[in-house]
Amino acid sequence: MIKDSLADLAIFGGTPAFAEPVHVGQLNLPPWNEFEQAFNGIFDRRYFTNHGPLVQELDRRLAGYLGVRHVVCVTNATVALMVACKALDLDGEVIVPSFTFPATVQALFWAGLTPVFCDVDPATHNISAELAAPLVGARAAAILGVHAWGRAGDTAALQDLCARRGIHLFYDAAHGVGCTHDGRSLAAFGELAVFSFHATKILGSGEGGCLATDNDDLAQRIRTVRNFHVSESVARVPLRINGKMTEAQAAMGLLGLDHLPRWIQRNRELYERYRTWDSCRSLGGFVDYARGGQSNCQFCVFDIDSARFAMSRDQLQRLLRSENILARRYFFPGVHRLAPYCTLDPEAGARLRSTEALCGRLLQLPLGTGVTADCVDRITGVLDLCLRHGADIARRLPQEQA
Ligand code: T4K
Repeated sequence: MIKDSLADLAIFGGTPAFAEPVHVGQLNLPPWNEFEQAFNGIFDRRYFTNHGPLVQELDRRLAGYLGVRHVVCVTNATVALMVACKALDLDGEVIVPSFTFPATVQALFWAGLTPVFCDVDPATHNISAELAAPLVGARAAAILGVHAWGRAGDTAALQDLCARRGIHLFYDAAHGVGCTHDGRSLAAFGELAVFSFHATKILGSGEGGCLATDNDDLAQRIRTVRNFHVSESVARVPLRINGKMTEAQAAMGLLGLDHLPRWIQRNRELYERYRTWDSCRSLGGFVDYARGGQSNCQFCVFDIDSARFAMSRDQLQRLLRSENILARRYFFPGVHRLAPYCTLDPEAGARLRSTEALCGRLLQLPLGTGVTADCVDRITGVLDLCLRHGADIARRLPQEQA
């Protein structure tokens, strides 16, 4: 049912738009029979981890898919970033956006590095060479860029800056499986790129992630860091860890790769359907994926103009949640506001203007195989009602929700 009066809103006593929660995560699963067959193989072989045949196959297939010489699968993308720091043998400061998931910065910290927060370009939601350059000081070891929502920023200018200053450049491409920039996968930029296969990503293996690189020597070091004791490769590295992916994860990842084109296509259709909601174009609405390359449309990022909506992003989120639409505030808050960074760099917010603004405006709406075209219509129906009656709604919301 499309809601058309304020009394229809669940927050004012109406029936929620959805009987069950609708999530933002992708939660894309292969058919059960394929999964069962893959698991039968694992049980037959009685080989569960330590670079088993499925992990090796996933490494190989991903390298082909991403168009790089080496892919090394690991436990998750957070561990992949930690492995990256040790494989690159970094020491000192790393320039990184605060507008990211906390994992990006936590990995640096676990690797003993000092994050230096950089603001983002409001057009791309990514750091740029212009913003990063003044932060490259004597202790700078690297820039860690994030391809937010799978959209690349100005990779060429960042590459040029790092080459001139003699520092490393690597990327957190956690969102980027299936995305391209200038005709190449996101694995092609920087010395290495990290991808996530978390359950909520377009290609999921429960937990999981990988490092991708074209550099043979770096790949050898990555493989060495990934395993805590002597095994498949031994290079000189400062520290090692257990970052091995299991066969169960690899089985799911391999099946996911087979279904990935279909999942991307479905996301694209749903994303386009959101965009056909007339009012959104005049609102500035949904983050645009049309520039620079192909997108997996994994995130439906809604940029809320509070003045035109007459309510804040957080009020809108609460209202949507009461309808069982579990919209999320990615990314919120900026990582600089989280412990321990807020005490280490308490003034960071003052120089992170765009980060602060984006953290207050963006809302992720549901996408993925758990969502249908009808779901999208019902969600945009609620948004439309909010847009038309924003001031009334904001006035009537319980005081603590204002
Ligand atoms: N770098 C960047 C830029 C990242 O965005 C991330 C992770 C990383 C690095 C680190 O990657 P990993 O180490 O995770 O590989 C979720 C994901 O857990 C996280 O992987 C992701 N980014 C982030 C953007 O989103 P949460 O804390 O919001 O997840 P959660 O559990 O609240 O789930 C989101 C929604 O999905 C909820 O509505 C519940 C639903 N859900 C979730 C799971 C796990 C399900 O319905 N079923 C499920 O199995 O972080």
